[in-house]
Amino acid sequence: MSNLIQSIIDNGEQVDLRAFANKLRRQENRYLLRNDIQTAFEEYCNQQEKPEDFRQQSALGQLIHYTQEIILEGEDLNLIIRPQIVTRETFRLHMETLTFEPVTDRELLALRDRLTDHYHPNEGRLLELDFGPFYDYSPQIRDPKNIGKGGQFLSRYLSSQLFQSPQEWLESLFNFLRLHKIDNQQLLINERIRTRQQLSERIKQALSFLGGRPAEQPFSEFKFDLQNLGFEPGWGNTVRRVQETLEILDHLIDSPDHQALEEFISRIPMIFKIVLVSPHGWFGQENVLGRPDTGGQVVYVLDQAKSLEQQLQEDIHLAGLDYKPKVIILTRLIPNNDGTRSNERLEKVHATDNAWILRVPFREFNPRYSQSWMSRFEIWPYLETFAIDAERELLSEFLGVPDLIVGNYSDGNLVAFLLARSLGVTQCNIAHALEKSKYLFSNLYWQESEDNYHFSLQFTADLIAMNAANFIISSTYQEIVGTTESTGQYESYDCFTMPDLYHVLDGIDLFNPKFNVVPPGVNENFYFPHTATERRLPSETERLEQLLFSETDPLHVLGSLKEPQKRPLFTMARLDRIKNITGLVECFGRCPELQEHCNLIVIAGKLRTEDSQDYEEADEIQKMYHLIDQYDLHGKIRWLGVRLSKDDSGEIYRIIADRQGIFVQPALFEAFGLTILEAMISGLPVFGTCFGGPLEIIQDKVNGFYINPTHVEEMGQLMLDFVSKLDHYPEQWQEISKRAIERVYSSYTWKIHTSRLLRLAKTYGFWNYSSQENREDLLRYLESLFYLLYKPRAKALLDKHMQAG
Ligand code: UDP
Ligand code: LCN
Repeated sequence: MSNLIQSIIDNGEQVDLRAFANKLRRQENRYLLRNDIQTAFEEYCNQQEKPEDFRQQSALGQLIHYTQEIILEGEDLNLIIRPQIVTRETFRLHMETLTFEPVTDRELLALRDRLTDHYHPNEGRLLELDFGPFYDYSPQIRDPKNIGKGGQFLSRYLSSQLFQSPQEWLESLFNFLRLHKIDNQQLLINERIRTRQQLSERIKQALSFLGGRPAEQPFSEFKFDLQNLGFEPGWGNTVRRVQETLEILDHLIDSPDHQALEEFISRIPMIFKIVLVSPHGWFGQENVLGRPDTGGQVVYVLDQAKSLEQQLQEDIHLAGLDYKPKVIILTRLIPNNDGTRSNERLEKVHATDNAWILRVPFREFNPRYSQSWMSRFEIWPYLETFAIDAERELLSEFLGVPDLIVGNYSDGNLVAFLLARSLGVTQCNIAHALEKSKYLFSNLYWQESEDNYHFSLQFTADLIAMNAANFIISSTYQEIVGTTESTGQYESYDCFTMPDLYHVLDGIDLFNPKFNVVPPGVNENFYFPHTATERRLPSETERLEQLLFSETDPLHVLGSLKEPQKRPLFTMARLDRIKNITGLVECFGRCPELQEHCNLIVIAGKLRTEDSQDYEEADEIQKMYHLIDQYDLHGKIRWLGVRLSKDDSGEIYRIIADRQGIFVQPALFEAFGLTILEAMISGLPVFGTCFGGPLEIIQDKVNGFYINPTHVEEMGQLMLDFVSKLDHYPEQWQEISKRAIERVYSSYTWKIHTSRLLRLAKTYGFWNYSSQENREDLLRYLESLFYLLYKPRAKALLDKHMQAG
């Protein structure tokens, strides 16, 4: 990048550079993000009537393209440049002399503190959090393309170790195999096999014994013969399966390769009991979705629990064991249940044999908080005691220790860390959405928003939990490292300042093999193509058509359509600011031509501010009314504030598809976006935000479309172009619809998700056991952060809650 800056200076583009810098200096804003920089450059080029080449190909144009942030200080411009994924360089450009110099991360953080008037070097330095040294001894992924494929990388790494130092590693594998038990019953190997050399001999004997038997003979019929040789249950349910497993192990001992290792580890029966931790929001199976803090995460965790149980049952059966696996979703019990089942301690997950929602109450400090729904931003003081109480209940529900703990979101991941640390269990994290990327400048101005958001607690919890996790699964690649144009959610934890609190240098190692992209699926029982008419109930279709188009109950519906036959533009989301439903209403309002073609149907939140306990939702409700009046959308919009069952929401997407409608997801940022999957599998063309997960789910103009919600007019125009083209080429709707359905079936299913998740849990379980990596020093450091940094702040928040009356 320094070459690029040098060539601006050498190629005579310095006049433009100076003029552009002057333009920026005239603005009030001292801190510009990529969108602002691009817009300012576009304006500059327009004012100067620059040709297209200049914008794209000049050295200045290219530099601007890669610049993620500009911080103006005095006469100087500080450019934060991201020439490619996971690479960041900062330069300070002295405009007076037209010279430049690199800026270190430490200097960059100081600069950001100066920008916000929180730089006081004379009062001493700030605490620096640096996790880098703890990763010095871990294997590292080299190529950014392989980030997010940590499990595969680890298998390759382990098999090469097995190749290089076979004695040591086979010893470790042998000891690992001896560990496994269920309910005190020894699995795999008994004391008749005492050494790894003996194991190797016995495998060959067992294989020759099995060679003479019918392939489908069940394990129970030869179990005693194998036991005599030193083999216990767990190798397979039939002669064929046991043979295969032993052959893989035999191959692995003789000539290790990563595929054999991965396959062998995936067959070891080591996971029977799983905890999924998801404390905040309303966690339930009915009447909860769309409430504040209650959206995709609840859907994801419930579907994942069902699918995990099924996959465990299959795996355990194939291993030849007779055992009923158990999955527990751990959440908080909310005594003031507001019409939900959140006050019940235990609830069976529908359509499962042994998956449960276990609810543990927060301890009663101030009943106003602990007895009722509480925003996810307020939850921090309650989590440690919640983890202590939950541990006791989990041990009694499982009659023992679980084999895997999966955390969800910042609060669940912190609890997963506390539980995993205490029980010595593998910890997996799922972020769903990291708030740091959702709220711009949330770290830089944390002090200003602390009263409402408590980001100092949340970001500290995130740093602790993500560094503690044995492995992390993300829904997209960009969640980890972003795109060439935007920073990844995890990447944003790499280097940042919390002015007056701490500086983070090397907050997370993105090249560490703990990261794995494992996208979720969609529940195919509820969401399926609208064309599958045999699966649809006409009476339900009729009931929901009425709800969508003619129901007039003012408690739940606002607006009646003048021309209900028009093509529906449909959206459904929680009424959070980030979901930008009001942005879509504004876009619709500003595009009368779009109104000529379509009606807008919105399912979101509640209709009255007095019914909402959430300040963001209340704000958005007000904005909705204001926009409907401002653009006089009466007769063209329907806004439904209803709680839908999954059956109903599935049918609603299909009804919109029957009318050749469109689904719009206009979020300012969407970490993943389950509604996108739901709409696509139903056969709806989707216009999805270009900020976040939809960029990876949708392939633009192939099976959906990208929209930029910050360009309101352009967004309306794109939708208008599509719908007006349909007047002449109606088959285009069908084409996109067909490809949208194919996209989901080929890449986003729960079956793919859970089989990968379980393989990963086993790989990391083995890695944790066998690697020479000593995590204890890292975990001790994380504990210090928890007790010295997190806990006092959580206590201060609790005191605030106590005083709240
Ligand atoms: N949902 C719903 N009713 C609503 C809003 C949302 O049933 O009023 C469901 C929606 O069908 C989807 C989930 O909640 O399954 C939202 O997930 P998504 O990942 O799109 O967004 P999140 O709310 O998690 O940010
Ligand atoms: C949270 C979000 O904000 C969504 O983008 C995800 O789809 C959802 O969680 C499930 O992971």
